[in-house]
Amino acid sequence: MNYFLTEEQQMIRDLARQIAEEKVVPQRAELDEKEEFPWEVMKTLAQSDMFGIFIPEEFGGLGMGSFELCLAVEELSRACLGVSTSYAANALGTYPILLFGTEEQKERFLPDIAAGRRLVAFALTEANAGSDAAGVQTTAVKDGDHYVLNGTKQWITNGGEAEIYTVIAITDRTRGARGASAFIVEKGAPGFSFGKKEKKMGIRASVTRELIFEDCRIPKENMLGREGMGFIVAMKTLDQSRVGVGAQGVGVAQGALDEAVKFARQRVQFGKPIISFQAVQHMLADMATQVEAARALVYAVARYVDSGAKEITKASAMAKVFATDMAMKVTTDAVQVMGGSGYMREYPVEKMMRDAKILQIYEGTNQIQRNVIGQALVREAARKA
Ligand code: COS
Repeated sequence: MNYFLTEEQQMIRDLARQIAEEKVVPQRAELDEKEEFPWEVMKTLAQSDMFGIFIPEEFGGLGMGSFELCLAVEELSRACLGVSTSYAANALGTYPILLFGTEEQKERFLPDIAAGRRLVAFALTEANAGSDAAGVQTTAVKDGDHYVLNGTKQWITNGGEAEIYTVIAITDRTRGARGASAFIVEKGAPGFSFGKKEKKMGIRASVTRELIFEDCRIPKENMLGREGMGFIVAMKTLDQSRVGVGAQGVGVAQGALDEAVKFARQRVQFGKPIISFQAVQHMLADMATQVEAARALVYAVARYVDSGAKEITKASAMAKVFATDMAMKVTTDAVQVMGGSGYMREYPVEKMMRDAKILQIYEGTNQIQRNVIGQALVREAARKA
C-alpha cells in the first residue's frame, strides 16, 4: 500500500529499517536470552538523530511529529519489540515535558533527550495504581523550595537506565485525581534509588525496575504544570503515546508475517511447499489483511494527532486496541503456520508472540481502552442529544 510518505518520512522509515536490520536482527535472540538492555542500539539511534524525531527544532530535535515517530517505532518493532519498547518508552517519558514543561524546563531537558544523551522514563504505575491511575500513593510534600517524595513506583520501563524520570505523585490526598502532580526527577537525586529488575515473559531486552523514593528532595522548579494537574498530565501523555503502541503492534505483526511467508515457501510437506496449500494461504491472507488494516488506522490516527486536534483520546485508544489485539493474533498465527519450528527458539516468531502479549497490557490494558472508547461514545451521544 502507498501511504504517500514525504521524502523526509521515507528517509526516517528507511533509516530505522536499516538500523533494525543491521544492528537489531543479528543480536535480538541474544538480547532476549541474556535480558540485556540494548545500549549499543540506543547509541546508534542517538547518532542517527532518532531520539529527536518528535522534538521541536528549537530544542535540538528534528521538529517532526507522532506520525514520523510511529514510522521509526514500527520498523524497530518489526525486528525486536524489546528494543522498540526501550526506544518508545523514552518518548512516553518525554511527552509530559513537551506538553506541560515551561520554556526553562524544555531548554534544560529537551536538547539532551533529542540528542539521545539522556534517556527518559515515565513513572505512573504502582502496586495499587495500574488501570486505576488515580490510585497513586506516592506522596510529594512541599517543604520550602523543595518537594519531598516518598513511595515506590512499579514496573517502570527504562527504570535504572534512564537519567530523567517524569513522576506522578500525590500532593493533596483529599482531592482524589485532582490531588496529583507531575515532577521531573533526575537520577542521582538524594533519596532516589532503584529496586529489583523484573524477569519478564517477553520484551526482555527492555528493562523494567522499581523506583524507590525515600525523602527524595527535588527543587520546586521541577514540577510540571501546576499543583493538582498530575492526572491530566498523565492522561494527555497517554493520549499521545498510545498510537505509538499501535505502531509497535503493526511492526511486530509485520515481522511475524514476513517470517511465516518465508518459512511457508521453504517448508515442504506432502511433496509441496506448504505455501501452496489453501489452508496456509488463507491464514497468511487474513494475517496480511489484518496488518494492513491496523497500519491504515495507526497512520490515520497518528496524522490526526499531529493535526493538533483537541479530542484525540478515543482515536488513540482505538489505534492501540485494534493494532495490539491484531498483533497478538497475527504473531500467534505465525507460530501456527510454522508449526513445530515456530515453537522453537531457533526461529524468531516464538519471541515475537511472547513479546506481543505486553502490548495488550501496558499503557492501559485493552479492556481499559474499550472503557475509554465507550465513555467517549457516551459523551458524544449526550452532546448530540
Ligand atoms: N484527557 C484529559 N482529561 C481526562 C482524560 C484524558 N484523556 N481522561 C480522564 N480525564 C479526566 C476526566 O475528565 C475527569 O475529570 P473531572 O474529574 O474534572 O471530571 C478525571 O480525569 C477522571 O476521569 P474518569 O472519571 O474517566 O476517571 P476514572 O477513575 O474512571 O479512571 C482512567 C479512568 C482514565 C484512569 C482509565 O480509563 C485509564 O486510562 N486507565 C489506564 C491508565 C494507564 O494507562 N495505566 C498504565 C500505566 S502508565 S504506562
